Amino acid sequence: MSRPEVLIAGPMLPYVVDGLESRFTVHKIWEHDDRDAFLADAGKRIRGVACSYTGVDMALINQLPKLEIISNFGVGYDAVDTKAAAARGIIVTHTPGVLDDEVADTGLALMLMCVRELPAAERYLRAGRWVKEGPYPLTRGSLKGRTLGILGLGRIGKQVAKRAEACGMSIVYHGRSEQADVPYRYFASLTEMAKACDVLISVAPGGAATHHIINAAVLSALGPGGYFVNIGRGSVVDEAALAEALDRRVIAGAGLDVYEFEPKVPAALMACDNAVLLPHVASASIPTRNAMGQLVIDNLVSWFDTGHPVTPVPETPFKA
Ligand code: NAP
Ligand code: 8YV
Repeated sequence: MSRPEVLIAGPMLPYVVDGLESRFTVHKIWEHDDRDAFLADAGKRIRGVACSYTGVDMALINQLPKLEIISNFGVGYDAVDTKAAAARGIIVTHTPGVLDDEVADTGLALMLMCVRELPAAERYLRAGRWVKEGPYPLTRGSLKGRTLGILGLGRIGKQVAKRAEACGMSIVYHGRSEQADVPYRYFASLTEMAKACDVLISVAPGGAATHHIINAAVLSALGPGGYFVNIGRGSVVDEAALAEALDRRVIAGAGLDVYEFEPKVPAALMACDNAVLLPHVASASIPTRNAMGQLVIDNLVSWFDTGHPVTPVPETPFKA
């Protein structure tokens, strides 16, 4: 029996490439200098796509007339045109659940790094200033007793809440709707939540609905003792407004793992000594990335073996 043909639409882990090659006839888009010529030929036979941060746009979907499924590496799938996929009945899948702990750990680490100024303290030591100038200046104090506002109390947000509670923080949250089964106070207004919290963390998805919802007004509501942490998506934040708020000490500090136009980080943010900047590493450990990769493979294998995806996104629900 012939194997289904699958396209890998951007560089992926060897773990995923090897896993896909063991089950499918695999095409790697980056191996073709003339991408359109390649797709005009092989595109007619391709039934599945595996993608990572490069996503899949409408133009690529239109070049694949037999496409049935797009398997996205990552729980966030804002780089996949789900509307175009849904219009053609193409299933989109993602990798929820397997990265929650790793990403929530990074969120907690960023909170601690910001509030206790740990990266700045390390820079101080390495610059020889401890010896020359004496101890690093005292910081504002730990997380205990502070209120954490979570924008996006989903799978990862709930793991962040658990860790923050263990540190003695109170939890409040904002999302589109109040959740019946959580013990935390809900704010229907993001700005009102920012006023009420000391640390605001974003774990919300990207896309049009959340574009720049962290803006100058929200940062001003967070105030001069407040910290902003982002482990969700960079597009949620107006980065120019954030850099200005950091520079003018409208807020005390920020810890960021994600940016609007990765891997570009605005020079204005780079210049802020009260910003801790990570290069989108929240899920970037070998076990977690392999678990995500396995789910990318499992979705394609399950689809072609049984006709059922494992973890479809809500925009392209599976109907038996
Ligand atoms: P999830 O379980 O779907 O949670 C997302 C939360 O965001 C939900 O609680 C949802 O609550 C809220 N939300 C959705 N749309 C919103 C809107 N327009 N306004 C306000 N809140 C909104 O997803 P997850 O698995 O926790 O992942 C969350 C996001 O984290 C992903 O989409 C991804 O972008 C990001 N992420 C980043 C990394 C990294 O490496 N830094 C790793 C993994 C994930 P309501 O439905 O009540 O609005
Ligand atoms: C990955 C992520 O870094 O899952 C997500 O939404 O942002 C991360 O886990 C990303 O998907 C890698 O492409």
